[in-house]
Amino acid sequence: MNKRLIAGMAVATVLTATAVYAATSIVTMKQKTFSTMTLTIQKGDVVEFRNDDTVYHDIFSLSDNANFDLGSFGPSETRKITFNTPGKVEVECAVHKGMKMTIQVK
Ligand SMILES: [Cu+2]
Repeated sequence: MNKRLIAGMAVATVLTATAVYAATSIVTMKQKTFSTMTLTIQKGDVVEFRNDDTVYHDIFSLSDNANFDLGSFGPSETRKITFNTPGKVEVECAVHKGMKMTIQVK
């Protein structure tokens, strides 16, 4: 077995391990409220935002470590996002001013 092949196998093992440990947390939106005010996840984890409401939501964050806008999505629709940078993420809805939550990425 040559050295290049061994190195390639090592990389594949690391990628597989990362995939195994990445978790998905589900946050639902109902009556213009997030199902939780705070959520703590690990770096590399996925958060799935699920719209259980009768109205559209547009989830976004202006935080430095997770600047995103999931766009407008309607009832029964979901949007997923992976958080790769540790820190505090302030999540808001562009449609409903009172809708806020915080995600702590460890
Ligand atoms: Cu909303």
